[in-house]
Amino acid sequence: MFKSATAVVTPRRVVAVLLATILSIHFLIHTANSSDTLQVQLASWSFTKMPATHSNNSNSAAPVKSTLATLPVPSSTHSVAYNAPPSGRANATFVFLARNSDIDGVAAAVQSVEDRFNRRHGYPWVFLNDEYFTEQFMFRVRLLTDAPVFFGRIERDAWNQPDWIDEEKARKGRLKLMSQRIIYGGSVPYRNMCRFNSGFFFKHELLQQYRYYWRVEPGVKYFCDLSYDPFKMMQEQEKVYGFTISLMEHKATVATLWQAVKEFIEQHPEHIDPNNALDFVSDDAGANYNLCHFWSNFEIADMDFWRAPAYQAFFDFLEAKGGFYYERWGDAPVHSIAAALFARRDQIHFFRDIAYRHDDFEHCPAGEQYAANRCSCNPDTSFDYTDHSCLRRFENLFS
Ligand SMILES: Nc1nc2c(ncn2[C@@H]2O[C@H](COP(=O)(O)OP(=O)(O)OP(=O)(O)O)[C@@H](O)[C@H]2O)c(=O)[nH]1
Ligand SMILES: [Mg+2]
Repeated sequence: MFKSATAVVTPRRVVAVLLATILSIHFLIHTANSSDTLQVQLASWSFTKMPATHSNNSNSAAPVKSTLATLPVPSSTHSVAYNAPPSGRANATFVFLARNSDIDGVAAAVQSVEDRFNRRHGYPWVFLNDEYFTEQFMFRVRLLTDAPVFFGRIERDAWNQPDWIDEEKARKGRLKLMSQRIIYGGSVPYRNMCRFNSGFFFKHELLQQYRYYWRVEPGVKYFCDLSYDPFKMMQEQEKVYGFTISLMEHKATVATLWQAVKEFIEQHPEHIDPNNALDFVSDDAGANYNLCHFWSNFEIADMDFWRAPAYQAFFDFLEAKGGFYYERWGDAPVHSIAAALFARRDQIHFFRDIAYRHDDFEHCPAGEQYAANRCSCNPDTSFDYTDHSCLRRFENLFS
């Protein structure tokens, strides 16, 4: 056998085999090139031509060509709907409201979250905007994660100042806050954003399927590895609201908010939890608001809490007062007061181990948590126990 096999290796056959090999290599290279081209075409289709109703992308932007869009995209570009959470994950997502112009800060924030937590978990990202996201925005975001990414546009009614708002009164309110030099005092878009985050984001079609969310904002930074899944912790421990930083609101922005809260409590005592955290938001058993709130640029929370009858009734009541436009009610005090009144105090969670910075304020853990999680912040500059922090009030709820 062996002998006859060697006997057939003639020079002619060697040439034939060589030719066949060269042809195969050529074919393989050609196929690889075509699939690259196909990937770019598919990618640019998913950037620009996804119908508005598709669950992966309700951001039906008019196609705008950009240099970035002609580059091949990574395999993380998803063009299929993301349905049930795979086993091992909670039913949760990141939520990121942003303008196209925020892209640099958005990219930095996504990278930070991915590096410190999500690249090990793969939770999806939902981006929302009152305008269409540009191709460049979507391209840059998709480069940063292997998780599914969804881009959505916000309906006009959920964003714009309602017609029934008395614009003359609203204008006077804006001028008043401007004269007091209150940040964003004269801004209508900022008010739209606060109202949207208070009453509408959890109703957006892209968020319907999820229960828990983690809110992320442009430019925020995470300084420690997160060694566990906070969504699963929230679920297992029946938490509804989680925060990292708490502080005092500008009084002028919420001048009549507490009056409205008191009226609501009087009309709907059934919504107040007997084990509430009223003492976090009031130092005199409810007579006045002490201005404390959880800083909502970071939130890990349960959207079913916002969707439930208590919060729905509360938001409708506040909305009817018009304070989102006549004053400048923030989503942070609105969420915080609701969590403090309608949840059990032990359902509100301080994420001591999540090191986080937004603008000038940062929370940085000390001690064992710092060393164990490769933290890079400075515990000495943590906002926790400074004069304008409300953390001690929160801790006192449990002492
Ligand atoms: N799409 C859209 N997003 C907005 C608009 N205004 C604010 N946002 C987003 O809403 C979030 C909060 O807005 P910010 O401007 O960061 O408000 P802030 O955190 O109170 O103030 P900063 O200290 O400036 O960060 C961010 O994620 C913004 O990107 C807007 O007009 N359109
Ligand atoms: Mg911000």
